[in-house]
Amino acid sequence: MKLLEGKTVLVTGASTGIGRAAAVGAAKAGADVVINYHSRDDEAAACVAEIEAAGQRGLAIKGDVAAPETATEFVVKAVEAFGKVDVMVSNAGICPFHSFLDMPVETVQRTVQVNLLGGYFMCQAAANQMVRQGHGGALIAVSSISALVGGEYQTHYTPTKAGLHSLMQSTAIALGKHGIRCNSVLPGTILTEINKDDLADEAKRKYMEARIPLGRLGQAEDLAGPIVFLASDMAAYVTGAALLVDGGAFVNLQ
Ligand code: NAD
Ligand code: RM4
Repeated sequence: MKLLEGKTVLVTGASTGIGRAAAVGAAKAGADVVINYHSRDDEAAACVAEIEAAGQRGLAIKGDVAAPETATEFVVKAVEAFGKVDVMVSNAGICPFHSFLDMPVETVQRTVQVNLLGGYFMCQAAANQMVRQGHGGALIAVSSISALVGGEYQTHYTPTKAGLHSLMQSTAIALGKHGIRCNSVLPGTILTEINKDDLADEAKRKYMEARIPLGRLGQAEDLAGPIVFLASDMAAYVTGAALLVDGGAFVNLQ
């Protein structure tokens, strides 16, 4: 019996990076998977092909998570296609690195809308569906090590990640009576498109690598196992938790 057999898993922002690795990881664990994506039709189709290659059903639905109606539509279409929603992985996010003193208003607003409000509406829409179904479920927010530490060029971003971490703590309380578990993963520095430009700075990349006890930056696939675990019945008594997946970077202060 595979860990997610019989479950329908939804993942936002899943045409690339951690979301895609989570979607494919869930399919390999036996789930049918519905992905949300923003703009890359080719990458979304490639993700669905990987889900199908794992022997599961896959479906891609385009939409901007910043708009609340995207969440409602995502859940409705997932239920139309596969009958139910068991897991929501709220992953979509942006991090347009920028200095604090001259941060454009629009950049702050967009980052909050996508990362925090997008996650809020996706989790709310999924939770309402899970309550209607009556047999529980799991919400997993892709927060960040940035929920716990600052970043000079991430003053708009780190509060959204702290917000998602906090959202999972509050929803764990609000939804426990419905059997819905709410947890977050806190990735460290994972090599994806979101930080490609930032880590093109050789000095910064070497500094980040040197801080990591496990000796390397993360890969998107490093998040698949922790997300599948939190989605699965192996984590039946885990709610309100936050799982660092950072190669030990956070604890490596001295
Ligand atoms: P990524 O850029 O590959 O993935 C982000 C995904 O979100 C992309 O597919 C993008 O299209 C999608 N997206 C962006 N705006 C969207 C919108 N408005 N609507 C729908 N989708 C949207 O980078 P990633 O590293 O895989 O990022 C995934 C998540 O992981 C993000 O929330 C990010 O904050 C978080 N995270 C990443 C790292 C890291 O080091 N890479 C560390 C901690 C947390
Ligand atoms: C993460 C963390 C990483 C950064 C990404 C964009 O939360 O801060 O170091 O590369 O965001």
